[in-house]
Amino acid sequence: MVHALPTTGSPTHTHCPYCALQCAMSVTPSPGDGPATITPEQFPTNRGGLCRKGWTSAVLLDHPDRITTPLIRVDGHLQPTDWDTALTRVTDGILRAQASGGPDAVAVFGGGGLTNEKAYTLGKFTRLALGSRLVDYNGRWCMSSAAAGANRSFGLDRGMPFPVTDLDDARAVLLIGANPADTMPPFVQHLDTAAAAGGMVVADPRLSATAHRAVDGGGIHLRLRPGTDSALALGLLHVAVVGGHLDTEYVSTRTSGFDDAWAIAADWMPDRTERVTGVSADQLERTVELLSSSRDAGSGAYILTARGAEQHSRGTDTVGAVIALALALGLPGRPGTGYGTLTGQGNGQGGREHGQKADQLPGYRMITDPAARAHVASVWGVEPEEIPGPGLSAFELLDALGEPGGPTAMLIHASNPVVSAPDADRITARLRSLDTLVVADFVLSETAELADVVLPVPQWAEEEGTLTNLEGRVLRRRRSVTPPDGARDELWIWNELARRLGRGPERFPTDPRVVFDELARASAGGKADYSAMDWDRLDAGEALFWPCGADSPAGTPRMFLDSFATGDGRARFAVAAVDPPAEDTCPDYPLLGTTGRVLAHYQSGAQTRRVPELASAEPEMWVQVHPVVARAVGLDDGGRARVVSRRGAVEALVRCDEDMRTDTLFLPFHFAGAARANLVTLPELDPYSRMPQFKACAVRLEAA
Ligand SMILES: Nc1nc2c(c(=O)[nH]1)N[C@H]1C(S)=C(S)[C@@H](COP(=O)(O)OP(=O)(O)OC[C@H]3O[C@@H](n4cnc5c(=O)[nH]c(N)nc54)[C@H](O)[C@@H]3O)O[C@H]1N2
Ligand SMILES: Nc1nc2c(c(=O)[nH]1)N[C@H]1C(S)=C(S)[C@@H](COP(=O)(O)OP(=O)(O)OC[C@H]3O[C@@H](n4cnc5c(=O)[nH]c(N)nc54)[C@H](O)[C@@H]3O)O[C@H]1N2
Ligand code: SF4
Ligand SMILES: [Mo]
Repeated sequence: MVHALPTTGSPTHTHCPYCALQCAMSVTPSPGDGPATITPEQFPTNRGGLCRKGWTSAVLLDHPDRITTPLIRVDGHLQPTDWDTALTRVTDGILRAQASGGPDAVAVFGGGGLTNEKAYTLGKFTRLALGSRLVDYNGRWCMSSAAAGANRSFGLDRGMPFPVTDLDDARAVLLIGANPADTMPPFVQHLDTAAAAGGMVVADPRLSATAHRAVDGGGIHLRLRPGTDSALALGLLHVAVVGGHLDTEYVSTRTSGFDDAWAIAADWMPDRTERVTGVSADQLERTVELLSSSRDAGSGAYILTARGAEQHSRGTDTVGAVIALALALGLPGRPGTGYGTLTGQGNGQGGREHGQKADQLPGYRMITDPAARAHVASVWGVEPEEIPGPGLSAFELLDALGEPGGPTAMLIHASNPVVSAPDADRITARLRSLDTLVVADFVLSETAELADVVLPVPQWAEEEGTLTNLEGRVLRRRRSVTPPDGARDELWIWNELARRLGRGPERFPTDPRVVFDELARASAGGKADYSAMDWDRLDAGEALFWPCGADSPAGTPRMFLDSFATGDGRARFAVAAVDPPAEDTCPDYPLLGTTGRVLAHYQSGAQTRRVPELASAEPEMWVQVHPVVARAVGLDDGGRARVVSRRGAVEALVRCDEDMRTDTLFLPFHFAGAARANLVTLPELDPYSRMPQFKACAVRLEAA
């Protein structure tokens, strides 16, 4: 029995540990030995709603699988030990690696679930205490293409540049590759007006729960072939222009590059778009008509993307094409209309701002920018030359482990790449080849199982910090129960490692409030400026959206109303020619496999597979296929199948679905071992964002 002891018997106001909607809830410790109670709270994003992951989030706090003492590998087995022995093993591993391989022999991998304070300190620790340039994180396979696309077109990346409540009155919303009915259920209430007006349009190869909702309300499901979102967006842009829906005034005063975009979109006639995407000319026209008529009536029009459109080897260009459509319709940077992306992880927004990304410094600054280096160096009290240059992106970093000249030691904080990395077997082998693998977690994830040292950390309800939600709103995470005796906070761990390495522990404060003050100063003048925020304002529940700096001390709920963050203040049409698919189908691999999420599980499943209610809702891996496709290989509903790609094979139970395309199958990625969807995925990387192609690879279905 682990003791998640109450600090007080009264409810503490905090937010859900899981996704970026960051639903508000209170946690009330049980007066006895039982689990804490979760109560949903009124908050603009969730309005008293929670999904079943949120409702059951306290179960993990005193779960028997909780790690409550450090573990080290002895004779091939992980064994409990004390903190001194564990951290000695970590520092010995770091020193050994760097003695033979130099500073970059040690690499660090972070996560978008870390608080802002931890994400900031992780990047600083890597650069200053380890002197390594090699830090990147799992957000690379989450938000990087959306971020690169928004940076290119708007000059800035805040996932939703407006509060979610702005969607409430909109009568037309186009969602491309987003399934919030499963991935952030309380969010869909913001789409109720659009759904009821028949103005909800969902582009997804599957009739997802979200697409269902659209169709039920009289809206549209664009059942496109996976990986053809660029063609779809350009086809819609074509229809908008030819149909006379271009907002010429907006395009000429607020944007640049339309002519180049049109030079490409002009060729995406409806019949060609239909041939490539499978979406009919009639549906293209109705979609544009819905958006433009609602815009013209002043009834709101929004376009939103998520991972279905973005997790491709041309994801940045796809985002560019979707933003181009939004610009042609005159939506971004105006009240009542807009474009945004649905950020995924709990701190997926803040996690990409404070410097745990290979090419980035705090404040969403580029590490190659001399002015950024000088500013951050002054806050850190070092010379700019002491800050290493850019490192490697997540997949490239993991793929270099143990290779000649690659890192021989790695620290992982808040990710489970054995399950979640593309081409997972290859990455698992790389992790195994390390001399020293250190994993900080609160459960023994599949990645922690491979570690030489496992460091137990507190969970969400046991820590203080801040997170930035999908709207760019900064929130307080509050401690409501005490962590188990053996767990140590990561801020403490990095401070202690810096002390043991003799590299200035005073530079790594352990109090999150002190770290927040520092990260706010480091962010001053950057794109993601937090400098006018402080802990007390956040604690008082002020709604603070970044940028919140000297010029905008009240924060910025809505961005780009006057100008975009580009040099000339205009949004850029950034449209590229549509590339052929990264891996096309062929006689040996005749189907396109795509991957994604189910309501009951979160990410690699390390947390939710341990929650009985969630595990019984979704106990086992499955593959969703059209019955005709299943029958062609002798399979039926419930049959045992193997899905095989050029990388490997995954075992799954067949789920027949008449609404599936006959060229596509879908795999959830939350399961472990031989049931990992990522055994088949393709690690082809986007040239700009380095996002892997999680959402389309050539596969075949076989009876197991
Ligand atoms: N229940 C649950 N909720 C979550 C998470 C979770 O793991 N579980 N994770 C959180 C995180 S980190 C993230 S990033 C978000 C992700 O949130 P979403 O992006 O909504 O989730 P996905 O299921 O990855 O993908 C969305 C949809 O894309 C479709 N799709 C697949 N391929 C394509 C394609 O080529 N084009 C198009 N247009 N659509 C395609 C899939 O069928 C799927 O329905 O969810 C967050 N919320
Ligand atoms: N095939 C396929 N693969 C995908 C995706 C897909 O759609 N398809 N989606 C991708 C996306 S969008 C994402 S975001 C990734 C996510 O994949 P992962 O990076 O594997 O994410 P999680 O499963 O959330 O892993 C977080 C781990 O950290 C632990 N943890 C949680 N909070 C903390 C903390 O504060 N500190 C520490 N030290 N540990 C903590 C949890 O227990 C868990 O073991 O997966 C990617 N992989
Ligand atoms: S929608 Fe996201 S934040 Fe809200 S309860 Fe579910 S997992 Fe938690
Ligand atoms: Mo994500």
